[in-house]
Amino acid sequence: MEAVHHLDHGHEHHPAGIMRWVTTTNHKDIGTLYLWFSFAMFMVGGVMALVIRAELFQPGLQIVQPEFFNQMTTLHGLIMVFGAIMPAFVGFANWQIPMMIGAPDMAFPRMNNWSFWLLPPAALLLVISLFVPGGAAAAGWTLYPPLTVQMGMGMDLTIFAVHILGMSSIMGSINIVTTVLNLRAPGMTLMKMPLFVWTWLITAYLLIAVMPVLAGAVTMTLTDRHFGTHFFNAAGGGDPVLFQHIFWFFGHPEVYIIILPGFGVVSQIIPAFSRKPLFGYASMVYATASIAILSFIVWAHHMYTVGMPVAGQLFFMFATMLIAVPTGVKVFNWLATMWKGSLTFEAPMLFALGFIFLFTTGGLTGIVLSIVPLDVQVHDTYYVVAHFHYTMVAGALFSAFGAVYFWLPKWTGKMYDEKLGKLHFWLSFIFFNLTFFVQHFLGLAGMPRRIPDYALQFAEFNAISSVGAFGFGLTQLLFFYIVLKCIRSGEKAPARPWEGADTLEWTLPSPAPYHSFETPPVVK
Ligand code: CU1
Repeated sequence: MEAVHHLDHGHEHHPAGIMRWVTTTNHKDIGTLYLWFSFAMFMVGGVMALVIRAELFQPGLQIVQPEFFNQMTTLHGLIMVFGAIMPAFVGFANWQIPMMIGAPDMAFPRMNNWSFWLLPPAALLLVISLFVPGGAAAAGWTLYPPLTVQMGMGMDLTIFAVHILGMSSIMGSINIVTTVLNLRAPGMTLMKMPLFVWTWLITAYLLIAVMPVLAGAVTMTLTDRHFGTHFFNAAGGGDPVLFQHIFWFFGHPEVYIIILPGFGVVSQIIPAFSRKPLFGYASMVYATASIAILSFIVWAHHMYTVGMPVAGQLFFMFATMLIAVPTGVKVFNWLATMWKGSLTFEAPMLFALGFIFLFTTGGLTGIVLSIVPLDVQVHDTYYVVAHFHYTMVAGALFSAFGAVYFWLPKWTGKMYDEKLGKLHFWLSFIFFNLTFFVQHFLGLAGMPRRIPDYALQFAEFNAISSVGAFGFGLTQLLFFYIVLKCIRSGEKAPARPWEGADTLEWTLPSPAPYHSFETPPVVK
């Protein structure tokens, strides 16, 4: 009976108001905090993107100074990667993983609270770095030396922010690994887990492996700046290229940290709206693991132009191309899941289909960029910018939107406005392509990235891209309205919100967990 009492959350005292959110150890509360924080950062990083696109609307310098423009590219990248996309998926993980595997909560609820509350100060440090003497890093989100060694104290704030963000990610990952390995309900074997849980388990291992590497890179930058070391200073026997190797040893796995949970989301949505079990469950798990392992041996495809031996270039080229194999397995399985399914096209499904179509486009330009002689031609051009925005925006962000629409009825008990959800998808789809498809042409024509001005022949495509970007930004206000409307005045959601999907909607292909969706388990 003791045990029953302790697990009976309803009778415990909980603080109310703001203190509820500051002190909460409940995975759903913390998931909600992550998601709202992510949305706020999405807006901040989005405004920075619009500053960039406003300046690039026409040739010449009109709106910002070059130094500030470069600071915008740095902060836009850092804030979107660490502040918007990653916290969004940690938010989904917090909400869904315990419920999907029948656990009462995350394994370390207090550490979970700390993982979240480290984020706002880190984000604040990044934004404050704009206002200190010398300003934020103007080196891009990759923080390459020698610029980051020489510049003002904004870089120190950025380094500290990266350290804090890394601590948060590592603690979150330890929590996820422990929860998944130790708190599954009886019968929920590893190979019965929903794909979203699998992708997050693998992602958590990736995070634990590479966040310390990033911390090492920025710590070496810090000691080069203040403590007389010369890790990245050729004059002192160091090498600026060393930073690039260390950074991309983190950075390439990082792009899979961002996209793998998106794969997981899509692997939940496609079966539900096809009314069929996921095709090739085991191959999905192995493909995810393969992508994760391969992600450690491809980092130098970001650095073909630094002057590495041809044997090195070939190794990294072929290793990169290998990743297309497990990724192709995934795309094939999603399509095979839909084959002869009873398909419907509500907002989550639209975003999942948009994901498959556009992410695959980004994957194809990735194979193009893996080809050494071709990459040398388009290195540091807008072709690269177009490529990774197809994976980050149409990939990670679209799957995040799909996840929100898919699970919002479960989270809030209410339905969102389906018409507006579909409108959100179509506007996002059109404006996204308007913004980024033309950037392929700009890159192929030779327009360099991270430059506030450009030659006249690039004017038309830049104008189109900027119009698309402002359209995309405004469209996301519609998303905000849809979510608010759902929370405030949405119609009551049925227990199975996606008709005909029944239990398929979130535990495919596993049986329903031992414990029900809403009630924490009671120890008898
Ligand atoms: Cu990469």
